[in-house]
Order: sequence, then structure tokens, then C-alpha cells
Amino acid sequence: MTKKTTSTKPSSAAMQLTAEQLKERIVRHLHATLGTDINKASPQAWWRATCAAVNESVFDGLRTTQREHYQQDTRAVHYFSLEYLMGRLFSNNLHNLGLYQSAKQALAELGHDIAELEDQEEDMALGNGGLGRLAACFIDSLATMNLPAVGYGIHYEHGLFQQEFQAGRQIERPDSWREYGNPWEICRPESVQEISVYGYVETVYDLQGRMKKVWHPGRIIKGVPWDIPVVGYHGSSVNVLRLWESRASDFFNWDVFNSGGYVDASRENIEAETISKVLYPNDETEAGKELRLIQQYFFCSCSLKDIIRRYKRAHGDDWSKFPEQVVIQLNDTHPAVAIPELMRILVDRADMHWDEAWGICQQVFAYTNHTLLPEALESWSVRMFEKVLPRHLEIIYEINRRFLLEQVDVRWPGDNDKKRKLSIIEEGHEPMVRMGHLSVVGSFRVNGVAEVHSKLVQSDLFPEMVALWPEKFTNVTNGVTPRRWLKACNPRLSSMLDRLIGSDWPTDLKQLSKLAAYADDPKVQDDFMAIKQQNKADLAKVIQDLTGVAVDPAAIFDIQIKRLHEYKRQHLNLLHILALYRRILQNPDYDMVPRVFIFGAKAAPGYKLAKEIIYAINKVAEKINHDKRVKDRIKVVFMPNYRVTLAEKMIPAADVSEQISTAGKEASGTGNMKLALNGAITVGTLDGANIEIAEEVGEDNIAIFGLTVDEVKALRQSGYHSRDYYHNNPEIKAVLDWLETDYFTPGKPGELAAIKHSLLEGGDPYLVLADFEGYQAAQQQIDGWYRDKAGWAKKAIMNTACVGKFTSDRSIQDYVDRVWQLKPCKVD
Ligand code: 7GP
Repeated sequence: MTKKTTSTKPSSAAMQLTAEQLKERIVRHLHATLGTDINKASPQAWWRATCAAVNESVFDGLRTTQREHYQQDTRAVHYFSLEYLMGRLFSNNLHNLGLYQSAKQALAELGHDIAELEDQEEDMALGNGGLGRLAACFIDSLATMNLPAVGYGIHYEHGLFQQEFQAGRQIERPDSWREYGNPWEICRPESVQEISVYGYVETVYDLQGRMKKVWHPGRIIKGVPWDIPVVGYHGSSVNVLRLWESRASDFFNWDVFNSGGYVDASRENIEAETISKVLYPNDETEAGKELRLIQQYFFCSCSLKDIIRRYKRAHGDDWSKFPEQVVIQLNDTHPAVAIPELMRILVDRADMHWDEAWGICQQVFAYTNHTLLPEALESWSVRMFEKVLPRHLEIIYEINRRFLLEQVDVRWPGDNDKKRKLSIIEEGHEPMVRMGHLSVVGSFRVNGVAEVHSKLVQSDLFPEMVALWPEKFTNVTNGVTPRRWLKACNPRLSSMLDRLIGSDWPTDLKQLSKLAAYADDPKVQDDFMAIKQQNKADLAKVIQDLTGVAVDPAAIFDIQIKRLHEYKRQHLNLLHILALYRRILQNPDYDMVPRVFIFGAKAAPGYKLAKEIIYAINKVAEKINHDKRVKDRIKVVFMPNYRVTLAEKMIPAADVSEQISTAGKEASGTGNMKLALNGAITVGTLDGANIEIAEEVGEDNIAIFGLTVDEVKALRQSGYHSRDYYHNNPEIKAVLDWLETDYFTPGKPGELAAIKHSLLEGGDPYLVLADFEGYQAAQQQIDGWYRDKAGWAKKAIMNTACVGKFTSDRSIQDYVDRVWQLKPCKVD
């Protein structure tokens, strides 16, 4: 590779900061902020001093951005999300400020390797998976595009658990990402909010005889905001991610405390602080727990009060401009309780008429759906809702009463089935509040996250709502930030792109299409594959360190990274690995390109079968990796503790990207985009954004297999019998039976039988066996393609060249055009 000649345009905040000046800053902070000296400072202290040095530029940008937004009284989007899966911020902030090279040089001159210091940072893992990582990509794009935006969420003390394997089984360990403080966050005691829960509602009448509802809360909780600056790329905006931490309210416990009840008072403290203690580790399953509802309400209420405080500073008690200034995006239904909360504030506190208040609400909220899985559709028992938020339940009843009367009954007069189906309250033995219905009724726009998903949201999930309000529904296909997912994580490929197509691609990803002109150029092919090879060698070291398994970078690196879920079908991948292994044992000369199958996935702690699948993969890996007869044609590795930081090391090294969900189940996927962007070839079903990726890269450059959404529906309707596939395909039968023996778990037959049982007795709910044949054919196609070096290089290059659509900047522009109607605000 030639030496890097990037033209980095530094942001104004970090303008012209040389390595020399950075060195001065770092040493100054080592002394003045860390209270230590260059002779004795630990790597941790060096890292913190560098963060403090970087923060001088970050805070400059933050101040000017906030001043500009205030002076221009800008309309802003408020992204409400229970999850932000940020990862590390060190290199991200350096790259976005245009300071990475200077910092690298400065640290080198001070005797430190920047990569080693990067490893001092814990991941900020305040999210589970796709939904949380999408929120992180979106706030990066919003800042980069100079759009006024605030992210709101919870400042969890413990993020997603850390995963270890013990004898192949997943063990969860608590994550303490800020045990020793986090240099990127700023506490804002001046913006504390107080929120209420529990208690009862009293009906009173004022002097004019007007009825009023008064909520007497049972509990008051303090929300303390922590601000994380969000640095835009080479732009000038620094936005804010504001995360709320719960504390016991100050005045609440003093009586108890003073009368000697120290233990009681501190128990109440502990209970209040429990709210932001830990992220629920369930991906795509609804928890139904009281604490989770309180978490949702806590951050929504704090955030709304924060928005209103800021609005009032400019507009006083004149609410008429509120919908012009404020739009709130609900990241799935988790923050849907913000809708009745805003109604409560307007009707009960601001004394507004219901109709006027509802008019405001319906101009402010927009809702994104992220899944069709029934187990993820949130509903709360009326009983619990009433206990925690009695006034909000009344408000939801009133919203529902008017909706059924003024919309449903007008459209379908006297149709009680329609009413039952559309009611926000689901009747039954245990009446439930349906948060999806509430979100649609209370929002002016509803979107899915990929074309096919948005269609299914309309046709399968909310068809009657579409009949009532067709203009409400739209699509915004997901995207990922190319700053983190190419520029920062794959510096070799980034430099090559800068040389070939110029350095504008990080903010204009369609520029990548210029690369297509080089796809047949042997020199470019060689360079591209040489980079892939180096990235694979780097990953091989990481694999060796983390798992002790030696892998050959010349093999195909085949990667499946995502949460562990039956619908994502890691077990389909496993069955195929077993089939290959069996072919090798039956035919010692079996001809295949050597392949390393690499997994990364956490299972929800309570999701039994998901954990069994992890265990099975680990046990099969152990056996295959030690079997001399395999002659290294197959290696299997399960990377422990998959997280953003590990993804950044894996994605640049992937040859093959596994995107093999049952059609209709994966709303979009975003890992599929990151892998293709870095030149991996997708083996995928026609599901979620895979469909759009296939459209962009063309059928020569992707291995599509399996049932389509319509075929899945048809097969289910005609009656799916997984046993037929078991009996008719000897390979399927053999590998499933194998799992019941003690071959992989010596002396313990049946330990891996759970997978077979779910696929046979369990009825194979995700059609794994139906897609097996197609899957193995697609894998054979990959094997064939890889043998042709130039052909493969061309496909890999075409993947990078053709996925410019999937930048989160494009997603955000779609939200701006279709939902938010925001204008950028350039900051100098
Ligand atoms: C995920 C979807 O499963 C994934 O397909 C999509 O790319 C991602 O959201 C971002 O839109 N959903 C979740 O992570 C999730 O927790 C439950 O959904 C609400």
C-alpha cells in the first residue's frame, strides 16, 4: 500500500490542531486533570488525559452549537430511545474532529501506541442490538448533517451484560462501563427533573363547576441528566445525547430519616435508584415487568419536561408554536407512554382543552416500528398500569373512547369486531394496554425500517389503521454511519478509497459507486484483496487471543454476528457446518475451500433454546477444531462477548456475511449493510434490507436462497411438516440424529438434543429445515466463486461500490423529508 495521503478537513472546533499542540494539551491534562506525571502515569491515565485534551475541542463545538440553536430558535427532533449502543467514543471523536492522525503522532512521540490507549475504554453498551445501534448511528448522522437534535434515554449504571463461556455455556457478568467515571459525559445538576409514580387520582370541581383530575402521586423520583456530546464528522455541530439517572427525591425522605429511620429512608433511595440501575437484556421480547414500565415513564417524563422547559424559555406560555418547534421520534413503542404524559401535562397542568391538547400531540409524535415478532409487541396489564400511572390510564381510556367513537365507528358503523381489534385496550381475562395501537393513534407518521418490513407493517400489523389514515404510513430504510463502520474500523480500505475516489465518501457515500469502474482492474483487485488479507490476519490474532483457536487467514472468513435468536437461524448455519463435517468424514478427499465459520452473539439470559444453540456451536467447534481428519478445511469459532468493539474488528475481515433469517422476520438488519460495505459477500434470504442490498449490488454479487415472504406464508397455510424434510433428506436426518448422540459431548448423550426437538416435535417455527437445501446450495455457490480469485475480488469490490444507499445520512434525510421537516443549522 502506498502511504496515506488523505486530505482531512478538520472541523472548526479542532481547526489546525497539530500533533505538537495536542502533545502540550495531553501533558497539561496529565498534570492538571489527572494529577500525575509522565514518568509514572498508567495507560489509563494517559487515555484519560488524551480524552480531556480532545474534550477541549468537543466542548468548544458543543457551546457554539447550543448557542446557535438557541439564537436561531431552531425546530429540533427529539429522539426518544430506551437504548443507545454507542461502543467506544475515543477514536470516533478523534476521527470526527479530524484529529486522529495528529493524536496518533502526538501519542507516539510521547511513547504511546494509540491502539493500546483505545483499549482502555469500556464499551458504552446501553443497548441490546439493532435498535440501540441504529439510534447511535442516527445521532452521528444528525450531528454530521448539522440537524438540531437531542437524543434522550436512560443513563444505565449497568449496560448489556458481559458474556463469558464456561465449558461452552454462556455465563452473564455485570457490565460496569463507568465504574471509574466516564470522561465523555457531563453531569448537569442545573437541569434535574422530578417525576411522579403510583398514588391515586382525585376528581375535584373548580369554582365554575368544571371537573378536574388531580393526581396525588405516591412517589417522587429525581432525574439527573448526563450529557454525552455527539460530535459530527468534519461538520461543526456537536449535539447532545441526554441520559437520565434516577435518584431518590431530596425532600421525600427527610422525615423518616430524622426520626431515626435511616434504614427505611435508604431503602427508598435504593428503590428509586433501581430505576436506572440496569438495561433489560431482552432483545425483541417484551418484559412485562413493573420496573420496565417505570423506566419507560421515567425517561419520557424527564425528557418531555426538559423539552418544555427549553420551549418556555423562548415562548413562555404560548403553546401555539410547540408543534412547529418540537418533533419527537419514538424508537419503537418503548417510549409510547410519552403520548399520555404530554396529554397530562397539557390538560391537567396547562389547563388546555382536550381537543387542543390532542391536536398538539398528534403533530408532535412519530413512531418507528422495528419488529413484527408477536413476542416483541408491547402490552401492559391494565392492572399494573393503573397501579403505576393511574392518571395516564384514565387518559388512555379517553384517547381510546374518542378514537373508537370518532374514527372506528364512523368508518365501520356498529362493527364490534373492528372495535375489538382496533381498541387500545385489549379485552379479556386480563385486560391489556396495547402500546403499538397507542403509538399509531397518537402519531402523525408511522414507519417501518425497510421496504418489505414497512409493507408488512401496513398489510399484516395495522391494516385497518392504514384504511383510516393511509397518509400516516411510510418507509425509511435503515442505514449505518460510514464514519464508524468504514472510515474508523477499516483504515486500510479507507486510505485506498481516498486515493481512488477522493475523500468525500464519508459524508457522500454514493461516491463509492466510482469504485465500480475499477472492479475489473487487476491492480485494484490485488490491492483490495491484500487489504482484506491483512484485516483477516489481524482478526486471526484476536481469535487466537480470545479463543485459543489458530485460524488460517487464507481460508474463507464466514461471519454471522447478531443477537442469538431462532428467527435469525444461527442453527441453520450450524446444521450446514455439521453437514460439511460429515461429508469430510465420509469422504476424506472432500473438496472444499477451507472455511472459518465465525460467530458472535449474546443470548437473552432467560432464552433457553438460544443458550442451547450457543452451547451446541461451542461443542461442535471443539470437536471439529481438534479433529485431524478435517485437515483444517473447517474451523469454527464463537467469539465471546460480542459487542460494538468486537464488531469493528470482525467486519473488515469478513469474506462472507450470513444474513439468513426466515423471510418476513428480520425487519431490516444493519449488520448486513456494514459487512457488504466492507466488501463481504452476503449469503442471505429475501428478508428485510437484504432485498434492497440485492437490488443495489445485483444478483451476480450476492448469494440469495430460500423461501420468500409469500412462499413462507403459503407454506404455513398449506401446513408445514418439518418431519417431511427430516425423512426425505438423508443429510438433514443424519446431522439431527448426530446431535442426539454423545459424539460432541462424550459420555453425555442428548446434551445437544434441544435443537433437534425444536425442529421436529417443536414444529420448526422458523422453517429451518425448509430452507436447508437452498442454503447449502448457496454455500456451494460461494465455494465455487471463491476459487476464482479475480472473480471474487470483483464481487467484493462491487459490494463496497454499490451500497452507498445504506448510509444513515440517507436514512436521516428520508426522515427529514418524510417525517420531521427539519432544516439544517450551520454552526461556525
Ligand atoms: C431490530 C430489528 O430486528 C432489525 O431487523 C433492525 O435492523 C433493527 O431493529 C433496527 O431497526 N429490532 C430490535 O433490535 C428490537 O429490539 C424490538 O426490536 C422492539
